[in-house]
Amino acid sequence: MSSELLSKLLDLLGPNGLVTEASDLEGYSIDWRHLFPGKPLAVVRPANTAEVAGVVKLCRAYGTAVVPQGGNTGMAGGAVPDASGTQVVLSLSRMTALREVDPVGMTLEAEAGCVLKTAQDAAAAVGRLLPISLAAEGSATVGGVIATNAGGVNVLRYGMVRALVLGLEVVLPDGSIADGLRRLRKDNAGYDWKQLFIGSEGTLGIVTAAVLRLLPQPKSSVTALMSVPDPKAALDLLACAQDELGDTISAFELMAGSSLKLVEKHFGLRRPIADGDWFVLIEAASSLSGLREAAEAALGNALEQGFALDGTVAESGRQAADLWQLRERITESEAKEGKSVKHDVSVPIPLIPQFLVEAGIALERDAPGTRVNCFGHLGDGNLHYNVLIDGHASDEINRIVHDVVDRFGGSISAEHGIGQYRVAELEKRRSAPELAIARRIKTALDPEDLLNPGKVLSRAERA
Ligand code: FAD
Ligand code: 2HG
Ligand code: ZN
Repeated sequence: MSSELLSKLLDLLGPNGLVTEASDLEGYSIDWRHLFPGKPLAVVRPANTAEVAGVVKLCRAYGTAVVPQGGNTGMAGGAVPDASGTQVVLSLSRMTALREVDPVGMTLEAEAGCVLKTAQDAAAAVGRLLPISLAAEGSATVGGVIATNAGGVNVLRYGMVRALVLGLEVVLPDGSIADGLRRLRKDNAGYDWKQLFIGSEGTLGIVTAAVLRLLPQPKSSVTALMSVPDPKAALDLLACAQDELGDTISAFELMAGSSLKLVEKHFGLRRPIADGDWFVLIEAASSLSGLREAAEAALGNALEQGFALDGTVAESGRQAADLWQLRERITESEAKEGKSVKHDVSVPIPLIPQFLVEAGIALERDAPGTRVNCFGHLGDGNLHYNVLIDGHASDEINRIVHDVVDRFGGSISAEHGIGQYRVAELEKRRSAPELAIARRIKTALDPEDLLNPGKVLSRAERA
């Protein structure tokens, strides 16, 4: 059966579109964190939407599951197959065309496999901004950031990816093509179905192309690194910055002093200000002049009021990039440090200081010897509360942290999604009616459970 399917896939895609050699399959088989090794039957690399649809139809006819994969930078094991050797990985790596950048209509149309950085650069080349920004932007794809509804460091000002998607083309689990590649700012004609696919992690359809919304490219920006006495002071600093700089603030990132120590240890990058327990990286950007003076006054004010202890404002683009390196290298430093359990949580913003206190107490009590690597998007209420483990079971650490998240009315996944990493936790913690909605949607679109099965929802639960 499977050799018959492979031969039909070869007929459809040609030799460039089908990968079956074990050594060539390796890169597609395991996730970025090396937590979920899988074994694909094959990897297909269609060259266009019609071929994607053809693959889906063929695989369906043979009862074969399809796992969409973009840049494979996801943090939840969503883009890799299981270990059965029966699933086909559908890589978007040949569908990279950047079809159009429109500086007047402020839109960009790209195929799903287009790398995010390529799309950002194309927008910048015509004086426009694609404000989706994450450390993985050199590998993550347009389709991947849509499928995960990615966040990143600019959500505070521009929203998550969902807020930037105007149009979508999707291949559905039955192989039909839903063409919604409209570039409209306003479109209330019927259900806004594209929203279902944004953040659905490849379980409802395969994104093949998208129209994204662009913004004016700011003419000036200010980047500052501040040390703060504690997370409460960081929130005071946020309020102060919002009062004085308004919506020019595009990033407000919290970093524990211990996170920066990891970056220094593994990458030799030193923070340019005195040591401290907590740091905040702030970026403000504007098309108008006078931003730097306003930002320096606001930060001076924060220092006077004691919200901040020390700080530096980048004097050049180079210095700003160096400050960003301190933030962006944290994930890789954590990976080099050893085994960790990631928690990509959100709680209501004012409750963050108390959440940190209670999560710390719970870990000390129930998992002594663990170390916390805490950093993230404070301005969005989203922290990466990662725990470096020392012989502890990952499930146990999840339970401890997520119990605290639940007590604070938070979410166990603010941006990375569920993938296969958090399925059990989601099903344990979301209410039955909420899970039932998800299952009904999945069953309506993919009754045979052939598109990325076992991701977001467990297979057993759906049966
Ligand atoms: P993949 O990893 O290939 O796939 C992710 C999921 O989307 C899978 O479930 C896959 O099946 C599905 N998928 C991929 N392409 C398609 C498609 N065309 N159609 C349908 N489904 C598809 N994430 C954030 O949100 N914010 C961050 O700040 C952030 N920083 C990161 C920093 C680093 C260093 C790394 C390694 C990762 C980071 N991530 C972050 C996670 C990751 O980059 C994002 O989830 C990103 O959106 C994944 O894009 P990708 O193309 O790599 O998708
Ligand atoms: C970030 O904000 C990413 O840098 C990755 O979402 C977070 O490593 C992590 O846990
Ligand atoms: Zn993040």
